[in-house]
Amino acid sequence: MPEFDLAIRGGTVVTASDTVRADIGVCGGRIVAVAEGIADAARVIDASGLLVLPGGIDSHVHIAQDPGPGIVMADDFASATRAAAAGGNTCVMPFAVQPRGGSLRQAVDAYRAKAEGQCHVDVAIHMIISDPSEAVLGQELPALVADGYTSFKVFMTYDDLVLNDRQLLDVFHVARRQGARVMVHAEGYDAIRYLSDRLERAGETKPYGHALSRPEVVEREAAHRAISHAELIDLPIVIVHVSGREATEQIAWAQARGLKIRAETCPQYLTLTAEHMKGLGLDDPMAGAKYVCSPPPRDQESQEAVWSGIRRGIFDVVSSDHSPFRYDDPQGKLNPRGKTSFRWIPNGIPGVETRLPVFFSEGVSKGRISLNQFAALTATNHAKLYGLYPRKGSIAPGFDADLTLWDPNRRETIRQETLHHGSDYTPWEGFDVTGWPVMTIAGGQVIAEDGKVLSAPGRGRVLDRAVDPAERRDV
Ligand code: DUC
Ligand code: ZN
Ligand code: ZN
Repeated sequence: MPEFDLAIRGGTVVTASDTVRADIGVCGGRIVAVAEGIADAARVIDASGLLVLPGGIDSHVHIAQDPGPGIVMADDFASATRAAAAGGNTCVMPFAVQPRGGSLRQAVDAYRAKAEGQCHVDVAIHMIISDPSEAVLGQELPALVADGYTSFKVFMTYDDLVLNDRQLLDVFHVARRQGARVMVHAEGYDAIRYLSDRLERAGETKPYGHALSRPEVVEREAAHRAISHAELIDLPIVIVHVSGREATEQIAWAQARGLKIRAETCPQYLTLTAEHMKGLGLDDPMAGAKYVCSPPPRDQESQEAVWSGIRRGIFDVVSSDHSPFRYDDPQGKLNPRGKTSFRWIPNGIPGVETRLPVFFSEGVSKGRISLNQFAALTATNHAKLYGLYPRKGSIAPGFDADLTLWDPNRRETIRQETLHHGSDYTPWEGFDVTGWPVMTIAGGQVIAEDGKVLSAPGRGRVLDRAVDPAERRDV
């Protein structure tokens, strides 16, 4: 009997802290050895010339959510996790959404049932709290956190999700007591509505109006408010999908004051701009809708400010905020109301499959960040923030054998026709990258190789997590 199920030989192993030439031995889906000269294995993968990184963890994806009447999300669990695997990911974290007036527990149970048996990669479920009733705050939320759903997102905008300040404070309070991790969508609801009304009255209804209705000040104000609420309760929140200079400055300011504010950004804020929503150079006047997401991408100055924040350690994670809709579809971006005003264009872009190559190319290949920073920002810190560490997020004995092999020199052009997601477009069509995830290994199994997904749906598990007891505090 060979000693290992799998050996990955001759690669350069990269973690958040080290870069070493080493072989990896895998048994029973876990890493059992990182050493030189591992040979005795049932299967040997030759990784010479390649980098071996922790499998990507995308801690912010929207899959199979119900966006409301007449709109359908483009990915179910099977297609989103298939795309994730092809793009070098081994774990994704989507959201179970509590409907207003409905039970959080029922929403989580139903969402989990949808995921079970469908996933190519492991999944850990966050919650979205839209209605923090007494029952939710007093019973459902504490019980769900104890059951392994240890993180949730709250929104400061959107008609069907927005929480007012008192509600934010109430959920922050429960999170502090339970040790749960809170993600905050920071954009101010009333300011967006005021601006949207004015734009519509002025006839500015095209997709670019979306960017005009959500300027940076709207995000900056909400980020500052969320930070202030978190300070009141001494809660370490994550401000998600930070889009530009102004919100980055608020977070840097809070961190410099010693507040435990964590931050996430996404490739769209590093590579796209609001100009894309004008659809310039595209023959279809609605094509800007392909880029409508919230917060909107900004300008080059803001991109540089976010890169600088990444280099200075202000950001912990780079996620995709994958939120896929089809473009040429009456149930997608071009729904009948969406054609009348930017206000009705479903928010979100597909990105789970392109996050890693775009960020590797723009970050590592262009010399903006190190390989170790890349590993931290795309895997290790996600696992640490959301209770998956030390099971996931690094390469060492005891960790799940979730690994991505990268060819750092391979050049590719991103094309919709080669992607696996359910959308009919990618915002990065024609984008040239250097560096490519050539093989994804999850639990010691090769699940994707050279753009082909080899696993069956159901291979990935739905994971439960536990809170760090040190994060629980009576307030
Ligand atoms: N904005 C969100 O808040 N979520 C999904 C996508 C988006 O654009
Ligand atoms: Zn959001
Ligand atoms: Zn989101």
